[in-house]
Amino acid sequence: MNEISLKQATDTLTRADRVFVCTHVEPDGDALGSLLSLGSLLRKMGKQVTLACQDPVPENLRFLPGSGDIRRPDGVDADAFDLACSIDASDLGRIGSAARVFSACPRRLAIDHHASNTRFGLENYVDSTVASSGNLVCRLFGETGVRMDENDALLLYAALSTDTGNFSFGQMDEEFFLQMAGLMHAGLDISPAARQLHLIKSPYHIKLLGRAIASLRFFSGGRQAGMRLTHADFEKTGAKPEHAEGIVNRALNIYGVEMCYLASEEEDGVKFNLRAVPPHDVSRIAVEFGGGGHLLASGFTSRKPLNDAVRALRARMEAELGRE
Ligand SMILES: [Mn+2]
Repeated sequence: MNEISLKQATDTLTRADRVFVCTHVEPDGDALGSLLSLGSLLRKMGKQVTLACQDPVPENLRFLPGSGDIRRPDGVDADAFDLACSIDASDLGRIGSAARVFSACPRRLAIDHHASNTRFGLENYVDSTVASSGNLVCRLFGETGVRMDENDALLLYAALSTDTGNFSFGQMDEEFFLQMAGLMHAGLDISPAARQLHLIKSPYHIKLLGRAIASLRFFSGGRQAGMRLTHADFEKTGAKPEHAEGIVNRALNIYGVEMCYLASEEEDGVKFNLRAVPPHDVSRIAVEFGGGGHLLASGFTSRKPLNDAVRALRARMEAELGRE
């Protein structure tokens, strides 16, 4: 439960010899960029480092340098480390099967930026005023004085740009852009990296997107928008549920829309993704339907048939926005 400063976190890392570093399940660009750059920093400090994540690196992030070194926690000897370090995870459950190794280490450091962080380390370097965990790794590079190379810059760019939606939201301040300038100084080639991370989509995603857009309907006088993807949409495109990631945002980013949903028929029911713009709160609606999430981005799964499930949610959103 011990809250520590940047300087203390640096001391803890400096004192360690063999370090286990892990991140959250279903890793994204911040999780992997932070994990890999922290691993690189520790290796440059002369440490023996093992990097672990319960889930595999998604295909679109396999270009990140070093991503092939990340292992599953399963076979890892929990007694082999004097320090375990978790990065970008808000609680112990979020690191999944890495918790076994993490919890067995005599020293346990959690580095994170989530406001909901439970301080599950013995030491916790948590700052929820930064946009990404990558910003905290940038600070650690600064504090240790270790020189950042091109690969580190690419990894940290992945972290900073992912958690801000490619510099569109989140807590971007002067320090954030000074750190970005530091990445450019270290040799970041930003255009190909941006294309790789933010512009290129899989053909499956684009085919699903076409079907979702074809299903787009407006309600509440254009303030509510909804899209759906059926079993047939997945079958005919050959796409998997993971290829639908980000599609719901297309309905939100339309003039006049304040609240939207994407309903997808999946194996265990109809999965709903909800989005809103302030001052609305879709987490409250998601909780009412048995799910949860954040104020502006949440979700739930319904066991009802698609049409019934959609009708129930639409009525709830209309109660919020009006029925015009
Ligand atoms: Mn993050």
